[in-house]
Amino acid sequence: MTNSEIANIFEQIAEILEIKGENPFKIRAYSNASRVINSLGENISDISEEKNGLINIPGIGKDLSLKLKELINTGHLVYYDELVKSIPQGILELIKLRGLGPKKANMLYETFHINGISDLYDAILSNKLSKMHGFGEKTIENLKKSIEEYRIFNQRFLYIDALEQALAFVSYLKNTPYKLVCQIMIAGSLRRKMETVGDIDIVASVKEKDNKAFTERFFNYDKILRVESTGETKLSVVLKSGIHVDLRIVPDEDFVYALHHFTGSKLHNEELRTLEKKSGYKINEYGIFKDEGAGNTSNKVKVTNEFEFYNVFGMQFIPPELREGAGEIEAAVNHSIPELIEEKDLQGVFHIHTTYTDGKDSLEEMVEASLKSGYKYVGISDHSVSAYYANGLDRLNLKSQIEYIDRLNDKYKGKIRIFKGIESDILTDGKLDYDDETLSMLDFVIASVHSKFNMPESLMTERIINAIKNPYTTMIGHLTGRLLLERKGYEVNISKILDYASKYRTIIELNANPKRLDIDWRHIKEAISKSVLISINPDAHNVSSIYFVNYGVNIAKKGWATKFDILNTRSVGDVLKIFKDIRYYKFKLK
Ligand code: DGT
Ligand code: CA
Ligand code: CA
Ligand code: ZN
Repeated sequence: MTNSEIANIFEQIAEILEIKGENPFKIRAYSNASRVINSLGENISDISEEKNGLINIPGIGKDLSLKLKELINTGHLVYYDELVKSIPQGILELIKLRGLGPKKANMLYETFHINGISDLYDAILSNKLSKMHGFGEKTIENLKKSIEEYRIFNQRFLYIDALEQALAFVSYLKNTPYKLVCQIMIAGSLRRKMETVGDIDIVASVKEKDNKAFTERFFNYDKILRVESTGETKLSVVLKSGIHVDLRIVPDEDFVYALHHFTGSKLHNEELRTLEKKSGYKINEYGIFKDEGAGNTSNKVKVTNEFEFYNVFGMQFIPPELREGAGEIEAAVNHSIPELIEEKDLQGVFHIHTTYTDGKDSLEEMVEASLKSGYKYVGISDHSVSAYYANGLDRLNLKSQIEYIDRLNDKYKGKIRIFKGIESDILTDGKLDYDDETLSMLDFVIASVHSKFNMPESLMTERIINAIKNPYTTMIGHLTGRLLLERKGYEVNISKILDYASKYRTIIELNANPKRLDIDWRHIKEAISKSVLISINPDAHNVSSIYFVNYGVNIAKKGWATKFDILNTRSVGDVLKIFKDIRYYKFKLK
C-alpha cells in the first residue's frame, strides 16, 4: 500500500470516530497520523521493516504502529472495516462536503433521511431544507455550492488515471490459471474516452459454472478499499484511490447487448431506443427484441459484435467516442459518419518545450525522442520573454536557439525536420511578445494566454482575437487555459474566436496534455464546420510526454475530426506551405 492510501484510511477513521462522537484525543491521533504519513519522505512499508521503525515516526504510538503493520502486511485493517460497517454510507459521503461536519450530517440522516450527497442536493433544490432548524438561507446556499464543487473536483477522475487503473484491474481479472472469463471489456465513459470519468465500468461474460469463482476473484483484488454492493450480476466496489468500479457479469451470448448498454452514453441509448421503437424494436441491456415480444427470447435478434448490433437497424457502426447523443445516430442512419483520425495518421508534433525554458529534457533529446516515435517533424516552441516564471526566452536567447536549430537541421537532414517556433504569451492587449523582425525568423508562433486569467469574457475574447489578427500568429494555444478537475478556463466566447480563426486562417491547438484537452471536443465539430484547422499538440515538457498526442487523438475523434481536419497529419512540405500561406494571407488582409 502506498503512503497516501494508508493516510486516506486513517483520515476516514478519524471522520467516522467523530460521527460516532468518540474521544477527541483518539480522533486527533488518527488525523495527525494521516497528515504525518502523507508528508513522509520515504515509503512507509520500507520503514516498517526496520526495528522500531514505525514507532519512531512522530505521532505514531504503539497502537497505531500495530494497525499500520496490519495494513502494510495484509492490505486490510479489521478495525477500519468494522467501523465502516457501523455507519451508514450516506453519512460518510455527506461529511466529504466542505462546510458540513459530522454533527450536521448525522442530523440530516437521522431526522430527514438524507442518505448521501445527491439526496441532499435534491432536498436543497426542492426547498425541503429551509424548514429545518440550523439551516439558514446562507448555509443552504453554501452547501449547494460545496456540492457543485465536490462534483466537479472530487467525484470525477482524469481519463488517464482511470484508464491505468481499469487496465490493471481487467488484466488481473483475465489473468487466471484456468480461464474464467469469456469476454471482458471496459465500458462507460472510459470507453467513450471522455476527458474525465465518474467511475470505471466493466462488462464481462462467464460460463454459469464459473460465475462464483469469477466473483470471488473480483472481490479478492488487492486494490479494493471497500465493497459497495454484491450480487449475481451487478458488483460494485471502491478502490483505494477512491474510484468506484461497477462490474456487470452476463452470459456470453448477451455480452454485446450489455457492452453496448453500459458503454452509453445514456443520451445515445435513449435516442436509439426511441428511434427503433417506431420500427418495433425493444433494446435493453439483455438484448434486441423484435415486435411485441419484449423479454420473449424467441424474438431476440442475435448479434455477436457491435457492427452487427448497429446493422440490425441498417445503421453504420458508431465508434464509442461518438456516442454522446450529438447527431451520431442520424449520421449512422444516413451512413455519413466520417472516417475518424487515428494515431497512425500523425506525422509530427508541435508545442515542444526544452531546457531552454521550463522543459526537463534538452532540445536535441526532444528531437531524438520525436524521431524515435516515428515523426517526420517536430516543432519547438519554448516560452516567451514575458513568461518569467517559466524562464522565458529573451530576444537574444531565442536567436541563439534559432541558430542552434539551423545546425541541428543540417545534422538531421533526411531524418526529421525541426520547425522553429515560440509559445508567445498573448499580452493583455492582445500583442505578442517580440518585435516583428524576431517573429519573422520563426517558422511558426503559438500564441497563448498565460496571465490575467480573470478578465471579463468580452475583453478576453477581444484579447485573443487581436492575437489571431497578428500575421505572425500561426496558432492559438490552449483556448481556455482550463486544468481539468482543478481550474476552470478563462471566460471566452469560443464561437466568436472560431469565426475569427476561420477568417484569418489561424490554426487552433488541441492541447493534448491529459489535464487540459483544450479545445474541448464539444467545440471541435464547430471549428471543423468553420474550416478551422486543428493541431494536436503534446505541450511536452519532457521526452516521456510526447505521447500525450494520443490523448489528443481521442478528443479529436470525439469532435468528429478526420485526418484532413488536423494540421499534423500533413507532410513536412504541406506544413511549410500552410505556415507561409497563413502569414501571407494575413498580411494581405491587413
Ligand atoms: P460517468 O461514469 O459519469 O463518467 O458516465 P457513464 O456514461 O459511464 O455513466 P454510468 O457509469 O452511470 O453508466 C454507464 C452507462 O450505463 C451509461 O453510459 C449508460 C448506461 N446507463 C446507466 N444508467 C442508465 C439509465 O438510467 N438509463 C440508460 N438508458 N442507460 C443507463
Ligand atoms: Ca461510468
Ligand atoms: Ca457506473
Ligand atoms: Zn502554455
